[in-house]
Amino acid sequence: MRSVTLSRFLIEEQRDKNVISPDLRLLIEVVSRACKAISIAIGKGSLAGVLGSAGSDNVQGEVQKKLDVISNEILLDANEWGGHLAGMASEEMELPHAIPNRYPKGEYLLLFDPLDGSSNIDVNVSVGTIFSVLRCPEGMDPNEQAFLQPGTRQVCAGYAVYGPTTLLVLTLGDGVNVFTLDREFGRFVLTQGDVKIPEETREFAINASNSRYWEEPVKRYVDELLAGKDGPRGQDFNMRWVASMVADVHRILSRGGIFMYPIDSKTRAQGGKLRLMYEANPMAMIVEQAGGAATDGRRRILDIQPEKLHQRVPVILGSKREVERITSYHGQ
Ligand code: AHM
Ligand code: MG
Repeated sequence: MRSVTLSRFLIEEQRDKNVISPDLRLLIEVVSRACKAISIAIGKGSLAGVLGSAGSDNVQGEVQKKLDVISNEILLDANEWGGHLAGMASEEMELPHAIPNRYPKGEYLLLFDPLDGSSNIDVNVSVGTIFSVLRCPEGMDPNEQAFLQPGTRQVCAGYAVYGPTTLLVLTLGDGVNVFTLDREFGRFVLTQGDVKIPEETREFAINASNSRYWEEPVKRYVDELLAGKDGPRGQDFNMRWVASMVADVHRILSRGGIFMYPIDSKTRAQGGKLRLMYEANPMAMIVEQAGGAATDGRRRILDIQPEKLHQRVPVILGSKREVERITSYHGQ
């Protein structure tokens, strides 16, 4: 069987299906090359001295790992000169990054979490890159305001997961495709087309150490799962928590399940734990495109009108029926 590389897939989406513009194709190619470079940096680990803290905090007040900073630099350098972008924004930067004047500008806005789950990096557990693409509103400078568009406006979203293999998961708004990095040839190859999240699930993901802070609907939902065969659900459920959103979401994409980082009394003041623009929105688009659902417990994530670039939100996503169930508990 002939393998379909990411390049071929994108050319066909552009030429034959008219799903993407040449600039969006270039953008995805460039992001995928940056993910390859990040994957190589992560793979070297201690040999290249890239593990450990960078000795700085990011805008969210979190300790930056060296690889957070390196991954951010790789994405910025790769994307600023191609002419496809109006601007970029990152979890690691307080303000949007303007394209330097010496380069041409394009119509797209790129947002990313360069290295999600980076607290796992020093213990050799999967981490990833999450990205989201919007159009810069016509006539607007790519300032913070230009980025504040609901997730329904995303033209593309994806993540790379750096695990035993490096995968790139991509949606252009017409389904979800998974590409595996062929390390020998240095290219991504389509390995799963039109992925769908199984509707039935017996697996859930939540950081249970926060249970004493949860709201009543979350407690009720998790208690029912934990009651197993003898409880109202009449079956046993298994729990998994990698603490890397990319890895947890990828497991759900592969075999179903529900992922929850709900609002609780610990994170209420800041609105939740995960970031709307470059974590929740791209993951919500991917999950919906794979037949799942994503809410903040009350609203569809993709409908939320963002107010701030680094806004945080509660996140509940995965197999549709489970997400609907816990969302309905919030309404009761
Ligand atoms: P990060 O972007 O700073 O890595 O934080 C996001 C991560 C998610 O990947 C993961 O789901 C969550 O934080 C884990 O949180 P906790 O440490 O509370 O389990
Ligand atoms: Mg993150």
